[in-house]
Amino acid sequence: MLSSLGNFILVLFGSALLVSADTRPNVLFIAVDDLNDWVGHLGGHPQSKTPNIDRLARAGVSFSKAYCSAPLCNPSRVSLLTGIEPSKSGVYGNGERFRQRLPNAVTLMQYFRTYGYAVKGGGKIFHGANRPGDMDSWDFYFKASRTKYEYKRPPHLPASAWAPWGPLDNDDSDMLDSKVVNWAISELEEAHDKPFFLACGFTKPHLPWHVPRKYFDLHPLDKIELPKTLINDREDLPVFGKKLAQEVHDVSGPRNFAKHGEDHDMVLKYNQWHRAVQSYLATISFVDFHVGRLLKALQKSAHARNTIIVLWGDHGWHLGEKQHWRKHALWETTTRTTLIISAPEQFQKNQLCQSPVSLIDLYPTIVELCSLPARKGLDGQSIVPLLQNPKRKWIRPVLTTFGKGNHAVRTERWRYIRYHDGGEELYDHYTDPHEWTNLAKLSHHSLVIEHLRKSLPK
Ligand SMILES: [Ca+2]
Ligand SMILES: [Ca+2]
Repeated sequence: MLSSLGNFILVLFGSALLVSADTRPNVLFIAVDDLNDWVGHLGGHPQSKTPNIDRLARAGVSFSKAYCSAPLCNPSRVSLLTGIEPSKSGVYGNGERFRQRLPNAVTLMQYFRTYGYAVKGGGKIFHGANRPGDMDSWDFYFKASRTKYEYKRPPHLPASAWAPWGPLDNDDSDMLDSKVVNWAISELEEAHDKPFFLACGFTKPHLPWHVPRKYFDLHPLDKIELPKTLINDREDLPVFGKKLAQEVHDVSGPRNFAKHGEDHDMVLKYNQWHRAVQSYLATISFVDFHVGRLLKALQKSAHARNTIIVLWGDHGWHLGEKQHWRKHALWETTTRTTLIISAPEQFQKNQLCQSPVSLIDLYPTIVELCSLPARKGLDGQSIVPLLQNPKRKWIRPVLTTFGKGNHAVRTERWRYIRYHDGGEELYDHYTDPHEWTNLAKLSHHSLVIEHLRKSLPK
């Protein structure tokens, strides 16, 4: 590989022994499932406790406006890992097998393999916990053994009530994520003769929110604060927006809508709102603890100074905002997630970048950070300039797609949503950070909408 030869340094020991060393940086790629912005330094929830993720943010650049390409697992991850937008790939839901839609796509991991990296992964990277997802993407994939645990549902909650959360009396060592982190740590403790791309995918805080009790104890139930909501928030939504919020529509087809009917009514009926918020916070704290183990192991290892760390969530999550739960929608709460990039020897530390960026930008970014040749045909754009200067001007609207013909465009100020049936929403984040007031019908915003519409796929 001629293009990577420039990264090799010849090291002379004594007069006789010639050793070639590949000094390209390693990548520690940490995926977190269903993590919105409820991490300490982003302030998505005032009671989130994530000291380790916050420490990582202090060692690099954290993006306060990072958005997914699609608000659920499979299409978000396929888009991030192939660099192809959902509207081009046709991968919109959790039902599509991405190799059927994109047989010739070269995934981020495949690209690194091509250029001589040792690429290993474990946990949830593609859709599917504990499954490789795509054999061409890995030199090695670690599959953890599963431990059965039993959660005893409180007797006052009937089986029909939607309440997949509560503390476990198991130890951390029983949890799948903990086992995957153990494996990733063992990889970090090894010497490697090639640069590595090590992917460690957490399956939490995806439902069910069952983690050991000590993480619940960090978030006492009687102190839990609920997210800020507006009672009649849905009233100004167009028909399809209301459908998304209510989750009572057709679940057939590839869009993978939730089946549970009115989540929010169920949560209220069984007095579960505080418990659910506590459980999500606890599950995030569990993830944070194990992210901390991973980061400490890296810090202690021989690779500490030459490893780029990328931590990302795959989309946001509602806990009652717009009386909506879970993901599967196009609002700020559903589409925003956590994204931190730490390349401490190269770039800025302890910076919050407030420009909107997309997870689809990660592919070209990581390629550039490791000095691999730029890859043509990717829909994202490298955000390395923002790592160099997080305050620089960056005007690139971010697109999120949910099902065919439903899109959101996010700029620094606006969120514009257009559904397949022509329904529209417009929110002004300068005055309305919770997206409570849909401005789309107001005629004096028609020029803004016209401008934002240009960013929709044709
Ligand atoms: Ca997910
Ligand atoms: Ca509203």
